[in-house]
Amino acid sequence: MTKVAIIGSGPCGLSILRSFQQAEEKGQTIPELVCFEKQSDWGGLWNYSWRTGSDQYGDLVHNSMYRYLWSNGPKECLEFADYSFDQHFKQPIPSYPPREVLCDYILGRAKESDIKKYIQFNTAVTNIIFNNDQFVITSLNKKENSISKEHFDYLVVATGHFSVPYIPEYEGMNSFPGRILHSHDFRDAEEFRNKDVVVLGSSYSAEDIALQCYKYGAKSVTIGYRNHPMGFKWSVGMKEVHYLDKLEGNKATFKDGHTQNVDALILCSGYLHHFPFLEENLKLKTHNRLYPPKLYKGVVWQNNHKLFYLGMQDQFYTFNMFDCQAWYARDVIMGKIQVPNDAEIEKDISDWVAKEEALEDPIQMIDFQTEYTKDLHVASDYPKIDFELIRTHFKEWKHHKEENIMTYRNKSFSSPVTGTVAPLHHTLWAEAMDDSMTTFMKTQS
Ligand code: FAD
Ligand code: NA7
Repeated sequence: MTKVAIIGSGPCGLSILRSFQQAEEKGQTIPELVCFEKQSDWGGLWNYSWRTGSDQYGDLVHNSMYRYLWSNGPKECLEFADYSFDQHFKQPIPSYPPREVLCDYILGRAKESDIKKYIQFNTAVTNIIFNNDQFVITSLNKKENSISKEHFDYLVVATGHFSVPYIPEYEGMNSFPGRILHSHDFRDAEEFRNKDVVVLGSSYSAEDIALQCYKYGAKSVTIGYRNHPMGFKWSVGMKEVHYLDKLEGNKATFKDGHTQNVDALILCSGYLHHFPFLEENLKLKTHNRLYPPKLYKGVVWQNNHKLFYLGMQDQFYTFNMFDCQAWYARDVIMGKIQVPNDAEIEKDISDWVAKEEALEDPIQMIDFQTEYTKDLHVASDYPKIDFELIRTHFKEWKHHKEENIMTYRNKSFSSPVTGTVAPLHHTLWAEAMDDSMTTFMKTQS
């Protein structure tokens, strides 16, 4: 029987397990599936852990999420086509749920699909080679400290790419008397109450961690961008300046000459696509971009069509895009989709990469990822979902953020699956200090 290995049981790993289970439900014979998961539970980044550094077995901690993390986009933009929010929660919920609520939603579908049986927890994949038309996978059972080797016909890499931090160095760091950390190790904004915080970066982590620190009482928040400022209308006590030049004791000097006292420096400098377990010619090498190279349809490894990567793109779209990718990979594995010849693959990849390289602003990027996801969607039987509505929602979301970065999470959107319009949350995001599911689900404050 054909054997498929899946690495990771985060949203992408769960998407592909669900896709196979759906085919089975429809009476199709599915291959043998083994999902390796190095953590003790499923959900990937959404499975919060207080730990930083390494775990009790000496393995690197995967988690990059933090307490008080609320969805950074409307939940309607990531809704599963085959499992709506209404179906899961049995009542309409606001558009920007906290992490615990989204995690509950992701796992709700997974539990209903009976896919846990495929997952080997506490099992880290440590080495993979391709030999005699098969993948030879070495894994470590961390609990038992035992090593196994197994052969598979197909391999799906779903290990995420927001876990291994990219950590730059600046002059003066060695003698800086405060705390320096990467966003990967940020857990609780309360730690920075009454502190002067400097955040470096200008993407989602910098934006949200700066807001968190402000919300939970930092004395000041200074954001140092490298290339382009985010340019939001920051609250009093927050500012955006150009790039850190050096630290001298507690004094930070920025490239624009600005100086600032700093107690804590948080590096929101992004993550590495890191696949140390893969042999060189199978390894995706890319920075965080909307169309990583060498992936046909953003999924199939150009030089070996038995290898698939899920969710390796920079992400506006998440869960429903992962689903479209998973359904596509499933159909290639099950022989329902034939990949074309090398020349056509090369042309298809080059066309997408050329389009990506010509993108000039976030609105064009939203259009690009919408077109990409729609292109995948029509190729499989992933259920109907209104991607045109999602496109519109993303543009409105972007507009809300520009209007007021402190209030965009108070807005409401409609579902691309059920049409339900989300109710407003009982408490404004800036005043909602408790992010528990129990408090969120209350209909009144
Ligand atoms: P992950 O969630 O990273 O899961 C990968 C899994 O692979 C993990 O369980 C890991 O343990 C496992 N794994 C890794 N290596 C191995 C190995 N060698 N062997 C075995 N198992 C392995 N998206 C949104 O839609 N909304 C948000 O609000 C949002 N907020 C975010 C906030 C932060 C701070 C970060 C970092 C990301 C956020 N994201 C958000 C994006 C996030 O990337 C996706 O939502 C999603 O988690 C990606 O799923 P994934 O399965 O690709 O990866
Ligand atoms: P991103 O989106 O990959 O962004 C990385 C940021 O790091 C980006 O703003 C970079 O600046 C910045 N960067 C990179 N190197 C440096 C140095 N040397 N100094 C300063 N800044 C640097 O990662 P995020 O962590 O923000 O977001 C990851 C996910 O988390 C995201 O998908 C969300 O869902 C949540 P640049 O723009 O290149 O100037």
